[in-house]
Amino acid sequence: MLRTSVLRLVGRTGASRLPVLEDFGPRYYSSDSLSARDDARDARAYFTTPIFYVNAAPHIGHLYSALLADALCRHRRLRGPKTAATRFSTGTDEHGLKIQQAAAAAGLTPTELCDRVSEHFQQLFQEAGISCTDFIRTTEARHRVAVQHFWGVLKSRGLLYKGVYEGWYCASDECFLPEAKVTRQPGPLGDSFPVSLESGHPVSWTKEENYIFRLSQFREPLQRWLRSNPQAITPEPFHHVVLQWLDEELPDLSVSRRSSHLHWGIPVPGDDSQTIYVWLDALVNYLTVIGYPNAEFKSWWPATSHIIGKDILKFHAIYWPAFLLGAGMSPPQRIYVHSHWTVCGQKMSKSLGNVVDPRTCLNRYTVDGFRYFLLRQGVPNWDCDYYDEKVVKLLNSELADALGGLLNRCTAKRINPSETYPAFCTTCFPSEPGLVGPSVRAQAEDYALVSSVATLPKQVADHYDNFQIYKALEAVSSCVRQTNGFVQRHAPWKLNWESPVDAPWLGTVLHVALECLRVFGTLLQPVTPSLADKLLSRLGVSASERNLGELYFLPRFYGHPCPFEGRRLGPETGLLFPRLDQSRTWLVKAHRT
Ligand code: ME8
Repeated sequence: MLRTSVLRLVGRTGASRLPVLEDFGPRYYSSDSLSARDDARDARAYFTTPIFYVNAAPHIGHLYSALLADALCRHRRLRGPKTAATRFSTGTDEHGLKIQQAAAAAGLTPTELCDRVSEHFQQLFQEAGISCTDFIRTTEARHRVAVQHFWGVLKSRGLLYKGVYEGWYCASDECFLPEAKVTRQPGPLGDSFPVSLESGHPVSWTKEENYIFRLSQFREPLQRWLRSNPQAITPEPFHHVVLQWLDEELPDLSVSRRSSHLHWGIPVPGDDSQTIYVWLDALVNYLTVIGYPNAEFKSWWPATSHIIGKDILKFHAIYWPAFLLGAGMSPPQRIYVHSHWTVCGQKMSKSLGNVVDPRTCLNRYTVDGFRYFLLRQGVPNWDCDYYDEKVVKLLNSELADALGGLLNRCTAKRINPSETYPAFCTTCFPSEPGLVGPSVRAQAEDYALVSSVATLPKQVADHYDNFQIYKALEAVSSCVRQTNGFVQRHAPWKLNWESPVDAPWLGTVLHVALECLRVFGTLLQPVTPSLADKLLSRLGVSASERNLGELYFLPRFYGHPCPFEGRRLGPETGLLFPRLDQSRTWLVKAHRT
């Protein structure tokens, strides 16, 4: 509605144009991952997280992956109806030697262990507001059908053969390793044992007759795919790493294990003596979710974005696209890769006893607080270190003081007694900078603020496209600081509503600050959904006015009507984000030596 009337107005009055997102180029509206061929396909987007092993309870790293996917997906949904057909799947990876061994060690059957831990993941994701549309468990019957069908396709295309595989196998990582990737680690009794060079997990020597996939045939097709899709793997350094791996020889891959050794898995169709390799089983989950092998899956594939940790890059960027190409399908559109959370500089591990429980964090810091922390501090390109003081410091400074303080300053009864969105006065704040006149009150810094906030949605969208959500939040936070500076500079608490000289400017200062808050609230929805809802509700912004496509910042400045002007604010619901107590007992203290 607003958009139509605004556009008519532009033609009629010649007023300056409102900066809306589509002004910043068609890329914003077209899907980030699709090539805008036809509307129906363009409208679909399918996001996935890894499916997580059920050998241990979830930790903050698992939650981080799910949050990144959730934020990407929520941001995409906010772009408007054309891009609203979004699917988002997560789940648990329940087969394989690792699970078989973990169940035995816990004195449980594999099914008992899987049910217990999968439930744990589901509860965590529900509590954390992960807006997934699908949760898959690889022990489901529909998945067995999909995997066995996929296997049949590879077989019928001559890509599987039987051969003897001899080499190192790492059960923790569920992968085969060449000699060069194995080292020896000193044991407790002065002996030594072989471990994976990359993960440090123990490996054992295996010699078996297995089914083998002709991976070596796919080296060149994979190189071509990556070279012609430079955004396939984001951020770029990971794309580069995969291309480097492909410079080396790509041996064929064993894709089954002897059932006598690995019984907890999906049998090879027509050969019960072999169980399908857990990674082939796991990767096919992305197809199972969208209905494979039924034709319906084609409406979602390959409009897919996989969100993964760097530890499983090889499986997603080499094995998976090779399997797909082998089965006559396209590789996924995008693979977004992130690095790891460490704790006090160390890898999180059960044996080190430093695993951070995400549910405790959600309770302690609130769901929105902890979501904000992980997404604001997590940098995909590098590992990030966790400790509690960092969380408290960040949330107090950015959510409680800066954002909450700004809202309070503009809505408190003392300053805004009518509890409305006050009118914007164009003579106090003319759209032309540098004008002088008795009623002009805006200063150069105020124009800089308007310009920063006007371009913020586009900046944020670009950061989402590049999988740099922390940069999007950094940009919002910087604009919040700038807006606080604006309010501080004009000190509305020193202006008087009763004075005919002060009142239009006082209203304008509050109007501008509320407009900035409206933009911040709208942009924060993918990361802190409840907090953004609270903020936007307090501003009186209705649910239908929260889409990114409708985000017109400060229309009065650009000579257009503002639907919020004169509107009553929403009800007061207390502090936006109460400050956290610094003296709480820590889960993880900063490491000081
Ligand atoms: O690899 N920091 O499952 P998994 C950040 N089942 N993210 C982390 C992390 C950390 N310290 N630790 C784990 C598997 N992750 C397979 C996947 S997919 C078809 C099969 C996240 O339980 C990150 O996303 O070991 C990583 O890739 C994933 O959890 C590995 O989870």
